[in-house]
Amino acid sequence: MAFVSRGFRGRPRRDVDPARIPPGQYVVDDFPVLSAGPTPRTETADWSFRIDGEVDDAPTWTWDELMALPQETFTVDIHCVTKWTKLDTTWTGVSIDTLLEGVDTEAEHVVAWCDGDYTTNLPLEDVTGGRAWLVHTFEDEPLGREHGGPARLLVPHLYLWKSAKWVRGLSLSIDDRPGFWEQAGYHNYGDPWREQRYWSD
Ligand SMILES: Nc1nc2c(c(=O)[nH]1)N[C@H]1C(S)=C(S)[C@@H](COP(=O)(O)O)O[C@H]1N2
Ligand SMILES: [Mo]
Repeated sequence: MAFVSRGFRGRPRRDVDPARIPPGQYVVDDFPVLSAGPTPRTETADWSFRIDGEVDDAPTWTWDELMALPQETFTVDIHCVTKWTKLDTTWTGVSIDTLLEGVDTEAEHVVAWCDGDYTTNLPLEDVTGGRAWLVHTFEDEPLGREHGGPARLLVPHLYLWKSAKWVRGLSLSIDDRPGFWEQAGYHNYGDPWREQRYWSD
């Protein structure tokens, strides 16, 4: 009888291409929840999304307006700084490129802000080029509140703390403004392939 040790944390899995796993990470089948505070509840009727800061006219979208934009469904691997990696996660949402269409800015940085106090900073470049989305659906189901529903940022090429849950806006700025975990000692950029976990990495 073939025995496949799925779901055992830290166990090497022979069905996974090691080239997909960043240094120091192990593969999980479950989806851990990591939240720095209580889980906010925002009904979609009260939800809006805003791009503000270094922009002339800050665009906003209601939930219905977000849903009317072109939607993308895509499958990516996600990597948490606490060392778990989850392969082949499928999401649906709107590319940040779509939200930035028509936004004229001198900014080079963004801070994602959320319901609750959480913030995280990224280079503007890293939320463009088809590399970041505002997602509302996970594996064909509405995104659970514990994972950031109704909508979260998803930036899979960086450690998952950059993927702000319950995100409500992006603030564009000329200067870089470290967010919640970045001020607490996490790496400012957070590339899992270069194992940029902490400021000293
Ligand atoms: N608003 C908000 N977003 C957040 C967090 C948080 O505490 N608040 N935690 C971050 C961290 S540290 C991680 S690892 C991921 C965890 O996402 P998950 O709970 O869906 O696994 O969300 C990130 N986004
Ligand atoms: Mo995290």
